[in-house]
Amino acid sequence: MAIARPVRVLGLAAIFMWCFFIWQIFSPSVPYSRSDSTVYERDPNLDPTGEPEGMLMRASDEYAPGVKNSARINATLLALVRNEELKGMLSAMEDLERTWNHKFNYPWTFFNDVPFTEEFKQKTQAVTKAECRYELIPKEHWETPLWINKDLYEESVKFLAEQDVQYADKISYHQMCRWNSGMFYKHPALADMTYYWRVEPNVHFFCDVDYDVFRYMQDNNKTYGFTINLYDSPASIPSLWPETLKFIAEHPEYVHENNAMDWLTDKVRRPKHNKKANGYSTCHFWSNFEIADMRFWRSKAYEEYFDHLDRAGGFFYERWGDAPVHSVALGLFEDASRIHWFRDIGYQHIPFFNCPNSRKCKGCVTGRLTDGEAFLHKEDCRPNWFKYVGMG
Ligand SMILES: Nc1nc2c(ncn2[C@@H]2O[C@H](COP(=O)(O)OP(=O)(O)O)[C@@H](O)[C@H]2O)c(=O)[nH]1
Ligand SMILES: *[C@@H]1O[C@H](CO)[C@@H](O)[C@H](O)[C@H]1NC(C)=O
Ligand SMILES: *[C@@H]1O[C@H](CO)[C@@H](O)[C@H](O)[C@H]1NC(C)=O
Ligand SMILES: [Mg+2]
Repeated sequence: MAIARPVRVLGLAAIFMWCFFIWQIFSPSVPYSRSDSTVYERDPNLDPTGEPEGMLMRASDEYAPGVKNSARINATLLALVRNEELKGMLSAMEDLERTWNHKFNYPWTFFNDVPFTEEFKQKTQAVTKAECRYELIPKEHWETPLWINKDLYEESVKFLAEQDVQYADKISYHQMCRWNSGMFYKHPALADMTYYWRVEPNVHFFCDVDYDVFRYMQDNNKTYGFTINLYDSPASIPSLWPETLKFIAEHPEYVHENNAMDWLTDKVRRPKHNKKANGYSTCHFWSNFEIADMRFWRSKAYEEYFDHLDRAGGFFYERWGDAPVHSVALGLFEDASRIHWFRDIGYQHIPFFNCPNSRKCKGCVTGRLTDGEAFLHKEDCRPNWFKYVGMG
């Protein structure tokens, strides 16, 4: 039986489409081509990772919960979290307690813009022997500042949303980013604290860490520790770098001689991002993980920088994140040798990992950056940090 030619063509086309569809679904996900990178040779997470060099403080009776004159320094685990995120918070706490804090018993400090429920308090305290503190954020630290114009904010949000800026239309997200940028360390509950380790609900920790990381920071003169380095959405920060340049033109004295300017302004690896962000590479420390010394945020340089940014309005008219704000400040005002890659701390916040090659790690795949879509590989900018600053 003869089949009319157009029908044959249509049939073949349908078969072809079907095969393509199946292939799209089941084809192995190939990691994103890194051919655009001249510096990325090998993921250093594939190399065996041990503890950092230098003197390390080990667990001992002096770290028991509640002991007098304990070996602990003034430091806390810190979480901004909502009551509704209790389950995710417990999961993150259990991971960090199991891998690290049950040996050192540093206190947990929880922050919220509304009071914590009794259930939240009881259940979180039940997963740690360490002291837990529950703190309310004062209104003047959380609320949108008076100089933010409501109509302009509404207009700006529409524009950001059109450009697919995530959470642009969520005012609480803007408030959260501002609080994490320039407010948290001003809370009276942290007045005696020097170091903090930021923890978000639902993150994971994979590796046993057998030394006091806060003492490591202090003894090795470190200001800031990170695990993951990513590019940001340029549409969320178009005027962050221009505002920053204005600030450093007024205050050249704050720029450290051993800064990480080359890392901040790289345009080799991802030129379009640099262009859209008006001169900033958008590479930042992924701040849902940070172990840091609050004296940096409390310094005159950072305080004035934050005030400048806050007045400029970009936390609301754009969607500046605390990650780029912290990173730009560190890259300019801090000695780059005081910023440390905690390569030995296995960590995940969806969708990215830091998973070292070490027998101390369980539950993550060595060297795997993401378990999400292949294109996410191009968001990784660690190679630039290693290239311009190093692996210290
Ligand atoms: N109390 C409180 N915490 C918030 C609020 N918004 C965000 N957070 C917390 O801020 C952190 C970052 O928020 P998240 O939704 O994880 O943002 P993402 O990681 O950028 O997707 C998490 O620890 C949240 O629990 C808020 O309105 N109130
Ligand atoms: C550490 O905290 C205690 C109170 O817990 C305080 O008396 C002391 O001054 C603090 N030390 C520093 C260096 O901030
Ligand atoms: C710590 O670093 C600062 C700034 O780089 C430097 O001035 C100071 O001497 C260092 N202190 C120690 C103990 O190494
Ligand atoms: Mg999060």
